[in-house]
Amino acid sequence: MEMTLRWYGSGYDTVTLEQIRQIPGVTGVITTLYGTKPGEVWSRRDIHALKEEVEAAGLHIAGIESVNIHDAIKTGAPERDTYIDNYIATLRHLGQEDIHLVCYNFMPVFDWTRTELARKRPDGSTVLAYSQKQVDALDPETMFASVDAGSGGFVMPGWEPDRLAHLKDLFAMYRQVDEEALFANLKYFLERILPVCREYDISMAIHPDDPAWSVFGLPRIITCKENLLRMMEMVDDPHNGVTLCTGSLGTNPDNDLVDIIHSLKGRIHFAHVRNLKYNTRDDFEEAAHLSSDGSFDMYAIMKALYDIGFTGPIRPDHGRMIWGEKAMPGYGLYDRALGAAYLNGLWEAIEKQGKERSI
Ligand SMILES: [Mn+2]
Repeated sequence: MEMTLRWYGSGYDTVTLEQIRQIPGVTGVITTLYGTKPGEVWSRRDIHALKEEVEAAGLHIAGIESVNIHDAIKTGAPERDTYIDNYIATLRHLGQEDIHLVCYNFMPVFDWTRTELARKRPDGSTVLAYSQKQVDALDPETMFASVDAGSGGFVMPGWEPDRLAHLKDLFAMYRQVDEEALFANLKYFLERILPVCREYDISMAIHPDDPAWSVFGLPRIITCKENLLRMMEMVDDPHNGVTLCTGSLGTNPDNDLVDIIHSLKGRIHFAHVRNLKYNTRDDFEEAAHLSSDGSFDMYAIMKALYDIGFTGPIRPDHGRMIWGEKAMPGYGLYDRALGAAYLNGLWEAIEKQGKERSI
């Protein structure tokens, strides 16, 4: 595996490449052209400039998160083919720049959903949190307004104000789309892009829905082992793979993360590894990466990735806000750096034990 950190680009991120370079064991970044909108073609020149900037700092681009999918593709609207053509052009440009991993999601309207961006924990840190009761009491507009107000002036990924200004239209677009239609639209998209993925050896890594159930009545499909396997089997090519995000799949305690990792062997191209703390079945908050701070066994998760022979990038995921840092909620430097160091420590121990056993 390779340890990486997500980086939004120098115009958007409070964390610098120089800082990332100083986290022990972090050799790559997962990045994006944050100023682009879903459906746009990424120019080869812009991708090249991003790559040069990252490489000048002594790092490399380990993958893209995300190339977002236009809603016309997710809803199967008549103009979807134009947007898929654009997506293919972007993939071609990424391949020409020697980038071989693309994370994306197929969530309707909203990306990840949280009801609080700064819930205080007993140690005084603040974290993203989710309460189903609060969601049930909100309408989507109020939800968006509260995320926007709590973001501290940062544009949160998947919560772009200009797109979500048309929330009613977006909901109307999805009125006819149920889970089966969403699966069919995903299959159509994957079948069209796979030839170019094969040509440039680009691994597509779908990100699970977060939380892993329907929100505001919108369909969600990338939520559990059964649906992940269905997604992989419906377009059965190793380039059609998964981002194993423990924090997203793990929102549902019925998802056995270790078992899911084993059943996706060979198709996990990228991993987001973080911890969560359940308070009740309907309420969870994010936690430090350390097992004892949350509800997951992080050793067992890293061990499962090691056991399936995982070789792709891992990144720590959302961090707590600590030590007075001001940054995009979930994406400060300090706690993610602690997370990277901890996950690297687990990996080193697992790897050395594995070698001892095989002698
Ligand atoms: Mn994730």
